[in-house]
Amino acid sequence: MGRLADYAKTLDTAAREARATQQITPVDAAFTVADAYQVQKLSVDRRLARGERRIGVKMGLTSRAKMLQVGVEEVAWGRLTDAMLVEEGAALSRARYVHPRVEPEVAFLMKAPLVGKVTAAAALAAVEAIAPAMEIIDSRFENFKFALEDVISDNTSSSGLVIGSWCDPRIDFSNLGVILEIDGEVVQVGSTAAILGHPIRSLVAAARLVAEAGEQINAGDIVMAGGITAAPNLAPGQTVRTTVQSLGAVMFQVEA
Ligand code: OOG
Ligand code: MG
Repeated sequence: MGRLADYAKTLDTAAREARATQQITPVDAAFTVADAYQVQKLSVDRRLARGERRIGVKMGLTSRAKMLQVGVEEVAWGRLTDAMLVEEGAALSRARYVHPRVEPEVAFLMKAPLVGKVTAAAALAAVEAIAPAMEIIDSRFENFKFALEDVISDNTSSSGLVIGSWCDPRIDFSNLGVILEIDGEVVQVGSTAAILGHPIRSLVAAARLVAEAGEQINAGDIVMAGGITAAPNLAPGQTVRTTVQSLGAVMFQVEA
């Protein structure tokens, strides 16, 4: 097996066993962003080979709050599979993760493909619906610590997603208030404007970045726009809810 395939296997195994692994960049100075996206693809291919199905893509590090929290200042993307879907209102098991965190986000449902360089208007025209959402991120690296290349190879910490009710995307969603509550206590507040100034810009960036990898956003895909606030840690017993103004709320629970 080649070096990149080796990394892919290590990261895939770490995710399956909920066990942290070592960062790549401190020990492999030649590891590039292009290598990292190749590792990401190889590790997600292992999931697909086990029968998981591709359901879309996620954008990461699209807000200042997120960039500051993890110290990586570059937008990145990852691949989503059906095994990552957590039913709205359901309970997820803390034991299946290394050190999970939650992020309030918005999700797009696509009705048409998007490929390469597109305008915001073209991106919006390809959206079927928008929903309040949360992402569960779980870095497979020790202490949730990574450089850009590490986190890309780790499928941008992608671990779970919860989607609320799909809404008409013709409302103005550029600057909607967002509240993240844990056990009824407000722990983070923000606005959809935190996502690159307007969430549609995240979709525009997704179309371009995914095309750079020779792939595309398809009709029926889900696209996660990126975390709006810093991401708090999850612990057993919590009830977690995100409310997005005009779009509604989405929640899940954490059990042991
Ligand atoms: C990287 C993934 C970031 C987002 O929405 O910004 C991300 C991480 O923080 O582990 O998913
Ligand atoms: Mg995210």
